[in-house]
Amino acid sequence: MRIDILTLFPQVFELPFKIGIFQRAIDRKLIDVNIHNIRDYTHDKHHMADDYPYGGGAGMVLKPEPIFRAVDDLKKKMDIVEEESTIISLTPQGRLFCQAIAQELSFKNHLILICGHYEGVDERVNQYLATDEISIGDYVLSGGEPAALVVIDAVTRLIPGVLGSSDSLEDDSYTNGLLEYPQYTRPAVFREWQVPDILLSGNHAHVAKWRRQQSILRTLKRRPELLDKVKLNSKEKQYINRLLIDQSEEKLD
Ligand code: 6GU
Repeated sequence: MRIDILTLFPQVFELPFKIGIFQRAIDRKLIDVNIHNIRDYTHDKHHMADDYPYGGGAGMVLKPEPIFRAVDDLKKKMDIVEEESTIISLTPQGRLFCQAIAQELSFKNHLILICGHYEGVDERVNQYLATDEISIGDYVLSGGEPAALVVIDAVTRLIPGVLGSSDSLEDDSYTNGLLEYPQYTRPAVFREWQVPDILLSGNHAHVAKWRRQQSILRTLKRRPELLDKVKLNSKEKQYINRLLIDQSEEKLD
């Protein structure tokens, strides 16, 4: 997958792509990340990438020309068909990013991410250039850069060959619609806190059942709204009903 990032702060991306999963994915040529400074596509003497908002108000707005120019330039250089590129504008007004969108994006050949700043980008960028607008949550960031890293991280780890073992994807929180079960490693006793016996038992079927139950229990306690969308078998539904009864009797800690 080719990834192009358009930003006013290219330095933000210097370190992250040299580390961990990003580094691995780049070394294995599974992703090819290119950072572009929007300011390099300004044509005026002062390299102005932003300007005052029409209608007045606080803050500055990113100008459309440099961003359109950067994308045109990319397309020219790569001679790729337009439909093959997904152009994402990172904005708090976008659709809320989630695992399903990460999965959808992981199948694309080419992502272009536009990092907004200040009071945002000129709406014509969102309307006529971007094919998608994404927000990573209901809070305001000062720029789209951290959001771009979040999106690229979530997408990259879904590309086959990036992670060590594909098992680690199946159990991920959200992949099966549930939160992940608790994990432990050595030592079996730490400051008198014991790892649950069942995990030391070596009985894989019991471990699998315990983990599934823990996932359901956690999801019920922490993110009950997620349970509505999860496919559960009848035993699991019974288990939930039991938990709900316990909860109503306030036994759930
Ligand atoms: Cl994508 N950008 C900014 N500036 N703030 C955000 C966001 C994006 N997603 C949530 N908050």
